[in-house]
Amino acid sequence: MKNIANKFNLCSTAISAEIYGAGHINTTYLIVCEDGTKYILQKINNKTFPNVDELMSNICGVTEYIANSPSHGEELLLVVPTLDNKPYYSDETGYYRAFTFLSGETVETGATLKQFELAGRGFGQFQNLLNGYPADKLFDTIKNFHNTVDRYAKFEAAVDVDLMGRATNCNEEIKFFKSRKEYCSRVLDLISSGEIPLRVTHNDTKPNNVLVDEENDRVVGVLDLDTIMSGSILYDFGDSIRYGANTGAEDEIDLSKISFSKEYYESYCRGFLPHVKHMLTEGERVNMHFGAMLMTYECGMRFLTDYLSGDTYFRIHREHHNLDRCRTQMKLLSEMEKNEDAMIEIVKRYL
Ligand code: ADP
Ligand code: GN1
Ligand code: MG
Repeated sequence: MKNIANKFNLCSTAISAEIYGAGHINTTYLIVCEDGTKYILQKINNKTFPNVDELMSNICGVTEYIANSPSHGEELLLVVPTLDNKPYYSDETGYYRAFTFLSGETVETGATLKQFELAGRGFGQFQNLLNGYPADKLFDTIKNFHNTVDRYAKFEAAVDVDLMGRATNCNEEIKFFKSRKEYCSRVLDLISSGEIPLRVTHNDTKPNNVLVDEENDRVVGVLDLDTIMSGSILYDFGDSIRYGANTGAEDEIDLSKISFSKEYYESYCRGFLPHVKHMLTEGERVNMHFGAMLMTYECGMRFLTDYLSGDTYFRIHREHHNLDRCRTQMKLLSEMEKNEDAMIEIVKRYL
């Protein structure tokens, strides 16, 4: 990895490369150079992102646009070009890219209320920064990414094929997602009717995709720009809540530790909504909370689909990891359903 790092235009020679972070998709390394400068090197998951030119065109476009904006933060996520000035390097082992290293803490499970509020501020400011970005310049890096109707069809197909012979042991889980099928089309129908507009959205707003600096009450920057595409702002709000308003980890085995925290939900609202409220339509305002329910439903169904299909999408670290992840999402969604009125009320308060 040091040799690969040195194919990029770093400020001095890379002397160490260590695996880094907790993403499920790419393989991330922290690079340290002779003069102490740090960079991030990533082996791109080429199975998830088959068109690397289009992927990097989106990321270069967005990072340059933000760099040229007068309201960006002190630190900038920038693509570091290769020595021959390309946005990525490839050889027989795969595709690689390098980024400037950003300081700060990623917001993981167990983050403080303030860190989660800062995550909300970060994604809210990011939405504002990209409000004028031309959506027609963006490629769809993953088609139908948050098309939950399409996700449902893939889930049903995985149940029918039952490649690993796991479906009979997942009856409860399968029933859970089938009995909530009507969730799938709700936002898509509102997009079709024009009540919810398509915007340039991040689409993967798990709070470990933003860096914050709690001590100085500062957002450092938004990361993981692979899925920037047209989408609904409900997806960006919702996916952060799905991860950060859960009292347990996304892959917790002990489900008694999983519940929905109204306190964390409110903190995120406090950080996120003031930055976006001026642009929201009535359809977005009244359905914002549902984005959290939908993303929890969709992500749980994606984990189950991957489990039934042999764990080929999300990186797993133990047997049945994706089934464990699916179960936390089911528990969390059930809790959100019980708290739906409170969720609506809290959003209203911050709008
Ligand atoms: P994945 O798609 O696999 O989630 P990410 O781009 O989110 O990959 O990177 C994985 C992790 O690496 C992030 O959650 C973060 O902790 C760390 N990371 C990624 N890019 C940077 C960066 N530019 N500066 C600091 N940390 C980073
Ligand atoms: C993946 O890449 P990462 O780890 O930040 C996934 C998200 C899921 C999330 C679940 C490109 O996010 O959609 O919500 O895992 N990203 C992609 O933890 O599929
Ligand atoms: Mg990530």
